[in-house]
Amino acid sequence: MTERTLVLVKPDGVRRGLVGEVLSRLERRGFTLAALELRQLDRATLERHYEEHRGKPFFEPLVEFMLSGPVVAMVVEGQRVIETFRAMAGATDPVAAAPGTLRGDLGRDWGLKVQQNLVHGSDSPESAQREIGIFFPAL
Ligand code: RTP
Ligand code: MG
Repeated sequence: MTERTLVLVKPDGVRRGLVGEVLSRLERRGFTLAALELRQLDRATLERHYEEHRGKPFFEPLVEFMLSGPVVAMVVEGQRVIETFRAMAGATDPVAAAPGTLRGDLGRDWGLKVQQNLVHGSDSPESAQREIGIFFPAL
């Protein structure tokens, strides 16, 4: 079944020049883009996007990190793309992420903060719909 998911290349991925690597892996897998934009996020958008994490100890550092530079936001389309992109991203903590995944291949283990894990991908059809509505309301 064709689905859409929201993918973000986080500020660390943009700073490190890894946008092309993320796009390349998605395209080689056969997924297509429905939207793509380089964007400096604001606090209100991030508080909506991460509302399930509000109140957790990592919430404020996460928001600060996501404000530290532009992200590349995209809507990616394809068969089972929601679950497949999560698998391509790997475990949340880059140190634990399997080799072959974005975080496992490109995450770093020095000066590590778990929020600096390169990418975000929606975790369910409901999340995808909600997050696409936040980032690309016209879609
Ligand atoms: P994402 O939402 O970014 O695709 O990643 P995820 O589902 O694997 O992780 P999630 O649990 O949704 O957490 C969202 C982001 O918060 C940061 N985080 N920091 N213990 C911590 O310090 C901690 N836990 C999570 C990460 O940036 C994670 O991607
Ligand atoms: Mg998540």
